[in-house]
Amino acid sequence: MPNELQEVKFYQTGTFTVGNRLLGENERAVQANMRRTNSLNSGHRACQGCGEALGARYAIDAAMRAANNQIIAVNATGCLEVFSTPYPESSWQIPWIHSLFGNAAAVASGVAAAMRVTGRTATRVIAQGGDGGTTDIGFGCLSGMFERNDDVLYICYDNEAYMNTGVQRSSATPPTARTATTMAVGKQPGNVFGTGKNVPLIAMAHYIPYVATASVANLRDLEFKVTKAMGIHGARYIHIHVPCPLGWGSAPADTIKLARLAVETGLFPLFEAEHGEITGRTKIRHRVPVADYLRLQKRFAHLFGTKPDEERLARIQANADRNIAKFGLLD
Ligand SMILES: Cc1ncc(C[n+]2csc(CCOP(=O)(O)OP(=O)(O)O)c2C)c(N)n1
Ligand code: SF4
Repeated sequence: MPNELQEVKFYQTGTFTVGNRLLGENERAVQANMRRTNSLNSGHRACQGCGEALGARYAIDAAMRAANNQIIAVNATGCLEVFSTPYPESSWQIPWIHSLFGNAAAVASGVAAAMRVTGRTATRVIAQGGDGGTTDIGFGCLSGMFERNDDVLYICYDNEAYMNTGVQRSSATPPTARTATTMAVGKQPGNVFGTGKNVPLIAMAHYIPYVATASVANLRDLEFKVTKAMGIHGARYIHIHVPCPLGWGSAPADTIKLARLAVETGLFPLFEAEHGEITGRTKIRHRVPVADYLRLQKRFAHLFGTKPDEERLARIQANADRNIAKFGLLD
């Protein structure tokens, strides 16, 4: 009977299997291409399973391809800078400058201005830093870069704490997470339930040309967003969620799984915005409760155990639900 017939789907041609070789050349991932630049080369000293190293490799290689290999990167102090560049060694295969912890955006604005006045407009500028360097100490410089609409793509690698110096809390640390500078014991150990500081939304409030969130769980989407950002001039901001096995107390092999769970719980929504308006979002395919994500991380271990902290788990779930409603993440 006709309605029992099913169309045969050749899934491999439309997916990212076998190194994308079944896709047309222009559709293949940057990393699937032999001519990728390997901008962040092997030999660096990141921990096993470091989401930040993975995110940076994909982001900068995609930016290099989009900018015809003409990039200068400015790097705030933090894990990415320290593990890639223990002087006099470096894993970077691109012109790369280490700024201070808090002024990567300002240094990048200066580099972009220098390119402009010397007529080297084909050379594009990227600034990058961790969540501490971005949402806390570098926030003023970043807002200035946005407000002047300087021609810089700023990438924040959000591992939700100051990892390089031993896991101190940042304004991107989620509520209840244990860090070296949050309550270790007591009735409610871990980070407080504040209001949160959502830098992608704050970036949007500057009406800059492009803002996006991305995740190492969806590297194809990450490459797409970086490529799109490089096709635009003016201030651009991409906020990438990058699990940190050391700071999160998670298994190195779980990095991608955790990044995916953060997206599928609604805790880390994936979206794009142009000139202050949301223009795209990635729908959640399999919604999961926040406990499935939190349970895999020792920084949240105190929420479980013999007597689970139902009250605070419910508050975290409510935050995820709020994101799902706000960004329209379910069909
Ligand atoms: C003015 C100043 N204060 C403190 C430090 C020490 N410091 C270096 S990196 C860092 C934390 C970086 O955290 P984050 O930006 O979140 O990046 P991550 O290491 O987590 O990737 C700190 C506190 C510094 N270099 N400069
Ligand atoms: S501490 Fe975290 S961010 Fe730093 S290198 Fe290790 S895994 Fe990566």
